Amino acid sequence: MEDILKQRFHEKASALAKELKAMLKEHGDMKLDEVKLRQAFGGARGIKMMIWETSQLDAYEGIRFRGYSIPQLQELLPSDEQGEPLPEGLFWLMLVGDIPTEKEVEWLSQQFSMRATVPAHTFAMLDSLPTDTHPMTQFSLAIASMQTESCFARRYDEGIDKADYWDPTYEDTMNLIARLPRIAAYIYRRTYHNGDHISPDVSQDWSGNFAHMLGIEGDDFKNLMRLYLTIHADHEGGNASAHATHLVGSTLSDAYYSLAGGMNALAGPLHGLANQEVIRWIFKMLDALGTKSPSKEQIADYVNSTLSSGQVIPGYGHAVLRQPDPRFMAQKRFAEEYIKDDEVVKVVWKIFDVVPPILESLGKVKNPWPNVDAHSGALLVHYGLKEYSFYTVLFGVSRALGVLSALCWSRALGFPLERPKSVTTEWVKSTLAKMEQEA
Ligand code: HAX
Repeated sequence: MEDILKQRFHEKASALAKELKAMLKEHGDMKLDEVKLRQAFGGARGIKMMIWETSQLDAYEGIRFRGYSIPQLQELLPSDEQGEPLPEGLFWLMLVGDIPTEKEVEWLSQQFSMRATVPAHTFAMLDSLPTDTHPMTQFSLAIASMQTESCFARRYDEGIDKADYWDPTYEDTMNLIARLPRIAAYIYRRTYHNGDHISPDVSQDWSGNFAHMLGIEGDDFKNLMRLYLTIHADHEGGNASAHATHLVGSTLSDAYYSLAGGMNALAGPLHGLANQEVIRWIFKMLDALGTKSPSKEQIADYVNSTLSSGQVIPGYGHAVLRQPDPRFMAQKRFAEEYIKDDEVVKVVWKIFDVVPPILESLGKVKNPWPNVDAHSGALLVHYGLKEYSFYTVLFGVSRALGVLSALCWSRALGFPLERPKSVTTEWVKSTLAKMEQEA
């Protein structure tokens, strides 16, 4: 079958590569930013220092994928009968910059079905791990174990022309994305359902089949998966999972190594693991308060006790956003439509009323609003996905769409090895002393 997406990507990428060459020749000295000492010691916040084609984040508007906001995507991307966008459509958009037609998305779903065979040794490797291994550890190892199948590594060994790096990167990307739902579902079933696995149903779309293999039936859960796997896909290039994938890929490590690196970053509690931490914190709170429907005053007391024990409130705050996360709002809209009477959902909404003023009153939190992770657990618990240690794997399946389409662009545009300069505190001190002397 002709690969229409690969062809389209190659045309777009060749045109941009040409344009960039001319742009850099003429404007290569243009300054994007100046780095302040505070930023060098402060996790490089806000420094403009990388190029990421697939999405861009605005502190107040939230994420835009190729210029489209989440509500616009819900409107424009091919969707299921209930109107939830298909993540295949978002992947297409991120890769080539155009909203796909329904037929193109159908073609992509079929491609993912055709490429979905996971090597037997990956399942054997997973089966060799203790079942209480954290699902994110299993996920990262499973991705790395499939590196044996890397088209890029094979072609590099054979002596590929660097102008063609994009081609096997695209193939690895497509194969990896196709296989991730199978791997994630396998991890879920072996960890929580005694290894009682469910065979794929290739007649379904990528998310529908994933929901089916998890063993959670029902159209509403499939709709939720389509929404979930769309909104978690990308958040520009500087977030830890995207940046880690980009950094590893810049060494010409293939898509398998790169994505495994990105997933190891996603597994941290300040990043993707926050979705597990949110629901765990909520359940702990309900246990401690001895009620399933706490009052706002009770929630406020519990929030204060979490803060005074030196812990963060999971699901709140963001390194870039300065408004409620549109991904939180999209999940809230879903809950309002489908499950507005759910007890845990109501608790999430009360927390949304209570937490921001408390965080604001601390005087140091730059964004007191909820992020993407504040809502997802309540939705998943409602549909029976109660094992919260698994939640970050769901996030990872979605995040692969963004970081791998960006990896294709990095190879197509010939981006080099990433290698910023570091300095020591001693260097900073002596430079400051010199500046004072000269002043
Ligand atoms: N609860 C309590 N304190 C918080 C806070 C929160 N939710 N968010 C920020 N702060 C504190 C910081 O810990 C920091 O305190 P110190 O100066 O004492 O170290 C201070 O406020 C300033 O931090 P900031 O500039 O507002 O935030 P950062 O850019 O440094 O960090 C984080 C952004 C997301 C890591 C932070 O808000 C946080 O820890 N949130 C809770 C964990 C979380 O929800 N993470 C998921 C984020 C979204 C994501 O990536 N999902 O995958």
